[in-house]
Amino acid sequence: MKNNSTEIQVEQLGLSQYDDYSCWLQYTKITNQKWIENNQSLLSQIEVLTSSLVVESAMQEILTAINGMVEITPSVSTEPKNQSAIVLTTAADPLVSDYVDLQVFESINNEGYIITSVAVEGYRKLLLVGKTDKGILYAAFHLLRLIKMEEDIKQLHIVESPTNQLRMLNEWDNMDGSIERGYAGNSLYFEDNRFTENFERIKDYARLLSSIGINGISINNVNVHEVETDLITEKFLPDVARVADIFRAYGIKTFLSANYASSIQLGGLDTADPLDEGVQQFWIKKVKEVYSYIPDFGGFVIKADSEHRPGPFTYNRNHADGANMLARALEPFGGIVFWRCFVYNCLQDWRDRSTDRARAAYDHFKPLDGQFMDNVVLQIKNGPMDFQVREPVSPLFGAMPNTNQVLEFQVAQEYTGQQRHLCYLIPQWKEVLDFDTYAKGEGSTVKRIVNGELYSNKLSGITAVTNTGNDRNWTGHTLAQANFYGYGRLIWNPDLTAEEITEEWIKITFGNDPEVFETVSSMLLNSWEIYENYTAPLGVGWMVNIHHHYGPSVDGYEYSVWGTYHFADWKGIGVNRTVKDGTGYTGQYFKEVSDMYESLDTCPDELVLFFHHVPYTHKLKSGVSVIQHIYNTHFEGVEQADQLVENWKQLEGKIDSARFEGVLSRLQEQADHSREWRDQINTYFYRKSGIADELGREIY
Ligand code: GCV
Repeated sequence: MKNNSTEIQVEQLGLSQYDDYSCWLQYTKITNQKWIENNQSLLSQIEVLTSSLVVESAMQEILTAINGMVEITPSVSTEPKNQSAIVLTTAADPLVSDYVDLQVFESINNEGYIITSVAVEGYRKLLLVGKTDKGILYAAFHLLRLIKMEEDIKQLHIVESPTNQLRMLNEWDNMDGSIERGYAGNSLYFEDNRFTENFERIKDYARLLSSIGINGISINNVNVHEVETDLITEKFLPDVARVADIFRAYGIKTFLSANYASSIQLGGLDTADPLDEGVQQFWIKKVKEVYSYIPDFGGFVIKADSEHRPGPFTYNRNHADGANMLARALEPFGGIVFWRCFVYNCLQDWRDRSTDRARAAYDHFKPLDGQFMDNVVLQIKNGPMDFQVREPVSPLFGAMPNTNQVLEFQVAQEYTGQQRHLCYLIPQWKEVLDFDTYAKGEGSTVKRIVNGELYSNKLSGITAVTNTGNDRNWTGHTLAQANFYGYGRLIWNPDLTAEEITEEWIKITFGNDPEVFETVSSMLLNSWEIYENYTAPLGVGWMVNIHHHYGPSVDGYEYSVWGTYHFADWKGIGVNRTVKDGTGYTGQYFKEVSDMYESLDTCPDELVLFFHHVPYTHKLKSGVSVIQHIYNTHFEGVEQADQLVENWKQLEGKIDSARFEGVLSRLQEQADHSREWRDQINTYFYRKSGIADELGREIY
């Protein structure tokens, strides 16, 4: 607990200015006097040579930040002046041709920017040049990051262009205020089946989103229930428009999840058959109405024929029929349809070992390649199951060369500790993005497919389920803010390393203390492995309590309808997904990958139980048997979770007390809970297999 000297230290370091609410936009006073002296004149003047709503947001952000970090209020002019300044400008300005390499400028895309230090008539100018106004906003946030890290901003020459065109987030918010799989409070938008009036908070959310380059958001749950179906009616469209106004000022387009069967609930029709003329006309009129409220509306996210949601299957139509019907209505307005591929039989008989949920997305969608309109994007979860701690990459990536695809991640930690446990997912997402599908030979990585490069897709990018809510710190666990931040930074540039992203986040969130950096960095970067160690082993997944998905229950899903089984018996465990004598799932990958997973000799250890059913005595490549691996990792995982608590405790006095205590209590809960995982998993497998731990540790 805190003692007096710790409190004095917290004061001296200015730590009490930090506020969990601000996440990584902590504009606290810079205590490095030398840095301030060096940069004060540059930061005293802002020249805003172009105007728009988005540029206004950029300028306001710079003003607030400089005010907080340097404690001066810069003066703002709309014309160049004879003094040092930060200059906000776009291509149209003569300064650009005079001081920026035009070839370089041409090479960046519409949301890209250049930050460059130049001398203009003896004065130092720091140009933030956007291809468009959005580029200026992103440049502003980049600069503020550098200032917060106390970098040298006098000699900057930065060229940035986002790799992915669509950089989305999906909220799973319901209008009653709850959030499906939300672990950080309630909705920012909705309460009691109406919109909240908390527009300031939504604006702060927009600031956070644009600071990491997010340019699209769908604000309601993909499970669209009765009340939410009305979001596309005059009852709620004025409210949606108000939210869209806020996001627009930060370069973010607003989307809605829509009920596929709206023609029935709203249109008074008795069908949602996509080939029915009446249904098509309903959507044409409906979309026109939506655009009359929100002229730059992004489009719809659709979950159809999935987990009891309606869809085209009811009418013996396929998903291209369904998606195109909506796409046709949206096309004249430039709107797009995100059509989710999370389509599988959720009423499976657990006795039936031939049906394999992992196969479902590929089986449904691959035959439809080339049949979707240009403004449809298939939205594919990173793995074939459902955001488990370890899954292979979905075989759909690269399998549909003539169809737009976006990748869907889950920032919300549904299966990875629900933001009560620390599980930093950037290393997992990096593995997904760097995975080589061999779709067009070696080097056909997922990141090159979803950025549209490999098949020259019209639309491409990445989306994710958010981990935010109205908890004061947005994400429940303060360290879960790193997943939120890292997601944006990674999809802006998938070539950034996990280490680079982590360093940035720590420094701008907690300040520049090297001990804080070293400690938090190693905690974050090891946390995915730690979580995996004490939970479901070797890629088998699940083993969680049914429905809410928190905490261990080895057989929680074993005799259920959900298609998520581990098939453990007294001899062995795992799912045989081979072509040879299993479900044939491995055959959905391109040859090189398929061969790798098909053979036990080449299947990587961490996924062995995803692809193969093996005896407990099977020797892994690591040299230990499957059963011994289970015991070892579960004992080790708990020790590592304990160590996380100890590591964090070392930072007392170096982090403001509110965040220090908040994180500490979650880490303690994690450490306790990891024991429950360890003991249930180890005991279960000891009782099933009858094989003792070689090291004789306690198993119940
Ligand atoms: C929004 C999983 C989750 C559901 C979620 C679904 C989906 O099944 O548990 O809560 O529903 O995925 O992605 O549609």
